[in-house]
Amino acid sequence: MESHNNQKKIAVVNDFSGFGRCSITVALPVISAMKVQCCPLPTSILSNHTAFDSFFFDDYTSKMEPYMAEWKKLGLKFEGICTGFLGSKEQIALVKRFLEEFTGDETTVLVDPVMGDYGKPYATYTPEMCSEMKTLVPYADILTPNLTEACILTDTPYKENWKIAEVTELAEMMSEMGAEKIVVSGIPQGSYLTNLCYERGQEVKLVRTKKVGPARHGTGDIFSSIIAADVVNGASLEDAVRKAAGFIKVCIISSIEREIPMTDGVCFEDHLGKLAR
Ligand code: PXL
Repeated sequence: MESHNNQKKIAVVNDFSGFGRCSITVALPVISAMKVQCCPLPTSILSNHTAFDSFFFDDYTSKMEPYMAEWKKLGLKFEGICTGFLGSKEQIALVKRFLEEFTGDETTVLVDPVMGDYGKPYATYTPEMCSEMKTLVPYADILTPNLTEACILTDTPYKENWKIAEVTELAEMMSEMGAEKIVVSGIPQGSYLTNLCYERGQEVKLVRTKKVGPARHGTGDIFSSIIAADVVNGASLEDAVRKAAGFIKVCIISSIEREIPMTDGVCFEDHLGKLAR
C-alpha cells in the first residue's frame, strides 16, 4: 500500500548554509547516498557558515512551528532524527517539541550538540544558548560532541591534551545527564585522532584513525550524518563510527590535494559513491 513511510527517513534539524559544506548541505547528499530519505527542517539560513569573517544569518525559529505542523498532517514517521546547529535559545524548546512529537519506538535520535570547536563557541552561540543545549542531552540515543562541546556540556575547562581516562569521565557525566550512547569525536593522540564510544555499563571502545591533516570545517556534520544513516540501516555504533572516521580521512586527503581552503569543508563529492556500497 502506498505510504509516505515506506522508505526509511531521517529528519535533519539543522541550518542551511549555502556555502561551506556543513549541516543540511552535507546531510542531504550523505544520508541519501546511504539510501535513507533525508528530510531537512531548517533552523536558520546562512549565506555561508559562521567560521568565515562575514556571513548573512536568518534565524528560522518563527517558521519552524507551521513547518512541523505540516509534517504532522502528512503523518510522517522517522527512523532517525538528527539535531545540529541551532539558531536561537528560544528554538531549543521547539526542537524538544519536535523530538517529543516525532520520536516513535523505532526512532534513533542523534543529538549533535553543535556549539563550538578548538575550545571556542561559534559566533552565534551565546552562553545562554550553550546552557540551554544541555537540556537536549536527555533526548539523545546517540550524542556526538567534540571535545569543546563535551567541555561546555559538563562545565569542564577546555584544554589541549586529554588522556582517554579523562575523556571517559566526561562521557560518564554526559551519560548521567541522560544520553544513552556518547561518541566524543576528534581526540588528538600524537599522530592519531581517536573517537571514544561510551555506553553505560560497557567497556569503552576507541576508534583510531591516522591524522592526515588539520581538522576542517563541516567534518562533524559528515560524521553525525554517516553515523545516523548507518545505525538506521542496522549497523552497530562502533562500526558506524569507523565508517564515518574512515570516510572523513579520505575526504581530508582529497581536500589537501585540491588545495581547498580550511573554511570550505571537505570535498566529499569525490568519494560519495563509497558510501553507497
Ligand atoms: O559544522 C558546524 C557548523 C554548522 N553550521 C554553521 C556553522 C558551523 C560551524 O562553524 O557555522 C552555520
